[in-house]
Amino acid sequence: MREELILLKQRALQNLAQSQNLDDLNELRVKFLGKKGELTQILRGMAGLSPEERPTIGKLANEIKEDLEREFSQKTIELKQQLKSQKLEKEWIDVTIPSKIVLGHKHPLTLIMDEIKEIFVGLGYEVVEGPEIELDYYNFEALNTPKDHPARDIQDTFYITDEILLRTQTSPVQIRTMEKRKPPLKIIAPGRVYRSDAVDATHSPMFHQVEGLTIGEDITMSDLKGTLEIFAREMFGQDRKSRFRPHYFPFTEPSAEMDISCIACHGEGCRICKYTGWLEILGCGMVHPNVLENVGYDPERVNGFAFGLGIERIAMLKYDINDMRLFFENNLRFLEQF
Ligand code: 2NL
Repeated sequence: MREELILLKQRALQNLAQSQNLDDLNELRVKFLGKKGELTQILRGMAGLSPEERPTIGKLANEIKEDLEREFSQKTIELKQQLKSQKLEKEWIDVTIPSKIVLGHKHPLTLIMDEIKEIFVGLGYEVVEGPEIELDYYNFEALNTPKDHPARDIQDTFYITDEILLRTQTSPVQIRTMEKRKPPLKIIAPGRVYRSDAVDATHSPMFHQVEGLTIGEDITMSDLKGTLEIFAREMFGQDRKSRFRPHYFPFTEPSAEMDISCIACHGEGCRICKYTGWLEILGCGMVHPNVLENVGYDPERVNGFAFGLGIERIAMLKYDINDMRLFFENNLRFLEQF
């Protein structure tokens, strides 16, 4: 029996040394030390031993049982440790790898709009905003453009009712601001405007505008020219030349259009400037006395200048884009270039 016990211990230790995972190990534990295991089987035979042998064999059996139990738990700890390091090895991540998240960015029209706002804010202007759905009064009447005026083609305006329309310019925002405040005033009004135009490379029924207005005492045409020349140089480069051509708007008198020397050929003549050397960038003029009267200002005491420019046109010139529709198609291959 002593031999049987010693052999059992040897076999158990051999098997233990070879077991590679916790399942094997558990199986072995049951096989050798379980209730119906081999050790229990051997101990059953103790009934047939003489009273002299029984204590020594009993002691040996207990020692072997304790030894094996210790070896088993030792091995269990080892295997668990091994499993944990394998897992850590496998799940290792490099937190320093650069991320591949693609960030969004601003639309080219927003970039141009931001740039224009920043230039005028730098010159002391305040940004004002207002409704896109307007009253006929604010869009036309107050701007010295009565119903029978030739500058007001009913075909070009989106009317909602007789008196309500989609604004065709951002000037109504400026009329509303003048109604609310006393001079002096330096404001710009950026935003969407609407005209009933068919879509093509240079027209869209919705486009963007920035208008500007300066009201004070003894404002002159020189103030207008100086301000707009600074703007044009900041926007298109310090070596830009500019010129003002007489024009007509119902809300300004005198009125003018402003050209800058071509940004592509510097005045030599090219495709961009249609071989004239000049690019038209905005319309402007001295605010008509009737407009001042309409908002309750005294044209004998205050006056001012105003201007308006189309954002799409500026963006097309600056980025050399030949089709306005690109701004509204949301084609990522186009938008990702900005
Ligand atoms: C253009 C021309 C212009 C104005 C807009 C204006 C506003 C008030 C009073 C007087 Cl409240 N004038 N705005 C003046 C001249 C020209 O825009 O070609 N825009 C794209």
